[in-house]
Amino acid sequence: EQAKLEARFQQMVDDDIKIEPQDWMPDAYRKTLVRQMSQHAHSEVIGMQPEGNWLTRAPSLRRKVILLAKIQDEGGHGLYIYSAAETLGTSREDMCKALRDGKAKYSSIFNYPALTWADIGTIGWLVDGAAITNQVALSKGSYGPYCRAMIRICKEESFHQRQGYELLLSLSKGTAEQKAMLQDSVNRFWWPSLMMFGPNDADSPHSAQSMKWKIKKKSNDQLRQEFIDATVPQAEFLGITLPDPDLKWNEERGHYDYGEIDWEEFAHVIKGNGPCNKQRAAAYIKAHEDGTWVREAANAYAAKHAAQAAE
Ligand code: FAQ
Repeated sequence: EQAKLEARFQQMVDDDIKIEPQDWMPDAYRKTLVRQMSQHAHSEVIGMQPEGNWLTRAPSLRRKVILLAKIQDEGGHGLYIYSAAETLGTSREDMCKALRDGKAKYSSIFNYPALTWADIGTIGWLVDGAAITNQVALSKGSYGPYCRAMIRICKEESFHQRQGYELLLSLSKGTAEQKAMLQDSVNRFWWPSLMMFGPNDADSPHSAQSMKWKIKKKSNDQLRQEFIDATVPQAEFLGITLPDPDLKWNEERGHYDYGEIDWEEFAHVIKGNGPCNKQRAAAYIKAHEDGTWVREAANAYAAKHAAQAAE
């Protein structure tokens, strides 16, 4: 019976029929989705912190409004993805508790600081750029609620990527100091952005199964290459260099070759020892604690109305 269910499930996946919450699915499929989707939602929420750091220092009203909108979008993306994950039977409360308890992961990239105003542009250009490359592939995956969330999110991420690139374009036409700030920012964010795609395929324990289930439609290395190929010409247009001496066009492959990623640094950051891991966790926990009275008040209000309705 179990084998029959599994075969039917895999057939649906192979035929590109979306799996919906009420459909039968293998436990491991459900577990993998909850793992990936909760990590993804946590990344969106923790990802608000580096940019939030610059809200009070945006150089103009226009820049401030754009940045505020972008950060609010990210909070919204977290909420869509938590909701999509809840259709798999795990509560948002449990997922967030796992993050507070340090048991859940979020993307390595958000453990790097936003040190200068140029970093706000670079995060939009490179970090959102990398996120979209991945999310466009995810939107074509097998689990309906996740894919639908990805379609909406990608539309907003495109705005995020463009606002970042436009900000950097202004700096690229600015003073020598502004140009130097731009170059320094890209030097710091280039390699961590490439790490967002995860380990090389050969070292990615989840990839083979996730590709078979079409939770992932493209591999970590495929997506990383796609991102690099799209980004190098954009760097040239900005008049900056990318900090990789091995980065060059390979005519035969029809792709850019690139240097080896520092996987030790990646492991270090994932284990909790990146430049900002502790700061990010502390800010997240503090926000939860500061919100206690709001949750208590909302619960008291809901209980009062439930009691009135029952009278
Ligand atoms: N950071 O076997 P794989 C955004 C972990 S976009 C931390 O390859 P998988 C928008 C991985 O979890 C960023 N951990 O795993 C935004 C696994 O650990 P586990 C978020 C990483 O799942 C922009 C282990 O390594 N996007 O937030 C990372 O098949 C600007 C083995 O790896 C998503 O989360 C990493 N970079 O592939 C917001 C997209 N890479 O769970 C604000 C959804 C790998 O066994 C501002 N996720 N690990 O303990 C995915 O597509 C996949 O989960 C991958 C990893 C591709 C990240």
